[in-house]
Amino acid sequence: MKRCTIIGKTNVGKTLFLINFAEYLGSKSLDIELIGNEGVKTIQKIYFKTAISRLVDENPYKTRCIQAIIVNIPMGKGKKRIRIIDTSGFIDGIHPNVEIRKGISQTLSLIRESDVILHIIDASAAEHKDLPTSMGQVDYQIAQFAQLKRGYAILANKMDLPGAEQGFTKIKQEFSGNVIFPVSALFKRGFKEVKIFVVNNI
Ligand SMILES: Nc1nc2c(ncn2[C@@H]2O[C@H](COP(=O)(O)OP(=O)(O)OP(=O)(O)O)[C@@H](O)[C@H]2O)c(=O)[nH]1
Ligand SMILES: [Mg+2]
Repeated sequence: MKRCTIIGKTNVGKTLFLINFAEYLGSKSLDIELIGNEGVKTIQKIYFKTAISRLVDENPYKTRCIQAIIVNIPMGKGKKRIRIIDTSGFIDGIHPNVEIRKGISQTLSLIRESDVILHIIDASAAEHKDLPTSMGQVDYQIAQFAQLKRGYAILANKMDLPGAEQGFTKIKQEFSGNVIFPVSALFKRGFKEVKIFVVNNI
C-alpha cells in the first residue's frame, strides 16, 4: 500500500491535518493504528470529534509515536487505499527526552520509505524567531532530505491566523523551487489541491 507521511516541527498542526483530511476524503470514523517506539501496534476506532479532543493539543510534543490511518482516496471512477502517517514533531537541536528522540528517529526512517511527504510549516509563526513552531534549522534540513522525492510538498498551515499571509510569502522565498500549498487544517482550506497532489504521486 502507498504511504503518505506528514512531518514537521512540533505543534504546527500535523495531527489536526491528518484527522480533518481523512474526514475530507470521506472517512466516517478513524481506525487509528498506534505504533510505539518498540514497534508494537494497537488499533483504535475513534470518531472525528473524539479524535480531535484526544490527539490534538495546544501544547507541543502531543504525538509521541507514529499514528497511521488507512483512507480510501477517490481516484477517477474508483478509490485507492493509502496509509497516511502522522509523526512526532521535529525540534531544532537534540531533545533531552529519550522517548521524543526515538519518535524523531522513527520519523526519519519513514521519510525514506514514503511515496508522498507532506511537510507542514506554521505560516502564522514563520516570521517569528522564538516560538516552538517558528520555522527553524530543522525545516531546512527536512526540505534538503525530503525534496529528493517526487512526492514532496510543503503545506503552509494556519492560514486562518493573523500574520499567516506574510509568513506564506516568506516560506515561498525560503523554499522556492518546491511545491507549496497554503492550507488551514482547522477550517479544511486548501485540501482540494493537496488531494490532487497526493493522487498524482501515488
Ligand atoms: N488556527 C489554527 N490552529 C491550528 C491549525 N492547525 C492546528 N492548529 C492548532 O495547533 C495546535 C497543535 O495542533 P496539533 O495537530 O496537535 O499539532 P502537531 O503538529 O500534531 O503537534 P505535536 O504532535 O505536538 O508535534 C492545536 O491547538 C491545534 O488546534 C490551523 O489550521 N489553524
Ligand atoms: Mg501531533
